[in-house]
Amino acid sequence: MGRLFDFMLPENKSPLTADSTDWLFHFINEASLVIFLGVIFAMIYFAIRYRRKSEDDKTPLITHNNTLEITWSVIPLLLTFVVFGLGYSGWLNLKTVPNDAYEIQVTGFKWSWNINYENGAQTINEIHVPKGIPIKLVMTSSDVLHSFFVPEYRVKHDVLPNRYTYVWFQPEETGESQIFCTEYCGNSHSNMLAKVIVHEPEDFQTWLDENAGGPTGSPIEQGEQLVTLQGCQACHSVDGTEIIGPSFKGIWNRERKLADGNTIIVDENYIRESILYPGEKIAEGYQNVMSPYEGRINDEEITKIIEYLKTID
Ligand code: HEC
Ligand SMILES: [Cu+2]
Repeated sequence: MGRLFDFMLPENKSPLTADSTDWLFHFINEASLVIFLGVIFAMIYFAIRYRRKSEDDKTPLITHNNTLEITWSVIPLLLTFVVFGLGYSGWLNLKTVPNDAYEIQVTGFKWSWNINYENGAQTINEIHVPKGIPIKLVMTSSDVLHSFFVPEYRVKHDVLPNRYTYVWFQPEETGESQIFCTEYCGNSHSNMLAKVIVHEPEDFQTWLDENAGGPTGSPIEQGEQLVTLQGCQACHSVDGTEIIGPSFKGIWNRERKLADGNTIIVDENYIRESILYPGEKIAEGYQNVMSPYEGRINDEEITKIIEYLKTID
């Protein structure tokens, strides 16, 4: 059934996590409205009823009224207890992941979400899940603070470096839901968008099997997939457009002016160093905002990326 303040909420696509939040949201708004109208109408009524009627109309001296004062203190106090109680139980529900939840690993970094599945499948900015079962996301960050937010599931949690946090939800219908980063994390924070894509359970299994084990194909093709999966494209275009970092178009063998005044030629070692320790040589005219990929990417993967970068001209 529709409620008065429904228009303020996005659709509820995960009742098990969203219902308690929504209920409380409606309760607070509706109770506030009732109190607001009560106060306004009482005020208008009294202003008319007790207005000064003649020149020598004297206000009687009223010191207090115990019944009235206790009533207007106790009712709001009870209301705050209700709000606390429901808020607390809703929070416990969000913190208590069902035992049979399906686990997916999520890593936030400037400015994408990298998703890892149990069988080695990987995606960027897309979380594929089956409908109808609880999903647990185990989240961490490889650089700064981010925050994972899916309004339609009413789940939101900080994502921190050097620590794991989690959220759970259970979408009941297939389709897509928007993910936002809600912790300001630098230039492209507002582009740190992603989607949850909900499949029928069988379709999810098929998708998972098809993507098992991560990138496939020739080294160049794998390099291309890695550049996507590692989120390089948040900052590097492949068509010459300048985003945050230099475009990969024509990168191979190009002359690179560095911020320290030196000039070098882009070769394997420079690319490798730029990926692992980007702060060592800063390209002139750019800011040192690329996070080191040390520990996040192995030599074999770097080699494939280099093979791919050679082909973009
Ligand atoms: C947060 C944005 C960001 C991400 C993500 C990012 N980079 Fe960068 N990258 C930069 C910036 C800015 C520079 C230029 C400043 C510098 O040299 O550190 C740069 C420089 C480079 C350079 C040197 C380019 C040149 O022309 O001198 C290479 C190579 C490179 N990045 C590769 C990568 C690869 C591969 C990835 C993904 C694994 C990646 N970057 C992810 C921002 C990013
Ligand atoms: Cu972020």
